[in-house]
Amino acid sequence: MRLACYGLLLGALAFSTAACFGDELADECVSHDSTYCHEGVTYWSNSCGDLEEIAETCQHGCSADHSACLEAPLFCQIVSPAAGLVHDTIRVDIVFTGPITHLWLLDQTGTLGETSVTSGSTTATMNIDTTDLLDGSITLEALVEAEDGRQAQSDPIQLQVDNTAPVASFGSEWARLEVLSGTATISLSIQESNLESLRITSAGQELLETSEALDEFAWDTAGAPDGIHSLKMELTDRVGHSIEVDGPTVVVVNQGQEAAVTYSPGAELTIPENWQNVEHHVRTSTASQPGIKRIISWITWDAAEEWNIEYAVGQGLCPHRGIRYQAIESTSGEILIDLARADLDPGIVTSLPEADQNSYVFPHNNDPRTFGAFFGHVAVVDPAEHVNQSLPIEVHYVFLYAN
Ligand SMILES: [Ca+2]
Repeated sequence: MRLACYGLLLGALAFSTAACFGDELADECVSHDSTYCHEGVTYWSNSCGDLEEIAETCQHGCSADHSACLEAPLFCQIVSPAAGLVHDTIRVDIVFTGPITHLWLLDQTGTLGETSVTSGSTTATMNIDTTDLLDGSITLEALVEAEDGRQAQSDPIQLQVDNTAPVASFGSEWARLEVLSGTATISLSIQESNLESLRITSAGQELLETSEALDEFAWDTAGAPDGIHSLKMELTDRVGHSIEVDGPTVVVVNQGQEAAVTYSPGAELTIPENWQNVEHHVRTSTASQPGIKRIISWITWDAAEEWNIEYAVGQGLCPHRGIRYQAIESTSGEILIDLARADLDPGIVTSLPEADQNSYVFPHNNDPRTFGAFFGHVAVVDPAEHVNQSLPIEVHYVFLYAN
């Protein structure tokens, strides 16, 4: 059906008025020469500018130049994950509308993934392995493209990638078997931007729990039992990575003291040429105190020298002129004896004065030959292998008192 001169009625048209009245030219007009869109309807137009029948009813209105219907608008949005922490492989769900043919997932550095979109679909899912990315902030965006080349981008989503377990260490302030009392402080080094918890423990007992990446641990040792403590640090981040870090082994002494040690003949072992005929052991002596319930004593030497050492502790002058409580042999460079009076071997208890046999503290008197002193006796197990050699040693004695 012909719609002659409809253009005049539309007002804004560029049709020639001559054509409207020049019926004699009408037969020369070529039908379906172009289209014209008005108020959501696109009409065919012949080459003379006369509107013809409806070509298309527009779903999204007319294009700005009125030549055709407007294409469906493009839209896309990332619906998951939400902004926040992510790790390992994440599932990204995207919704979109419009005649989409291709979809990209982008971060600030480039393309993380892409996929073709089948006609009619309105959702897509992409799995992204975030371990391929650096830890830290990423800006996630979806980009869609229609068949006609138009593109649309989603709102950005801010994610924090964390695929790294915490890294932590104790400072070096405390030597092994450092004797601590009162409040003692050690530095901490913690690298973790999403810390959930920091725990410091000793033998399972919690000494500290916080969510702060502290740079030092001030330990009120009075709250811990006297004795040997091996510290451990446990860290967990907010995505569940956790680590354990072994810390220093220290000796807490609040109800006791580290006692002075004297060496005889000196603080080193020496094996002379005639070692089979002369004394070559080292005797150490520590004055006793009343009320000692536990002794902690240790000897250290350079393990690289490969000496096999026997260390014995007891009361009196030495194992032969006193009572030997315990002895340990080692080549490790350290022998540690931690002995409570309550744990003395029953066979040894019977050799104590009768009045001391039921006590929970070590015997004490003023005679260094009996119970006025503790000894630490250092013997070389393999003297023939160290003839004409010397080995420096260091002996420590700690007394813990009964309350
Ligand atoms: Ca982490």
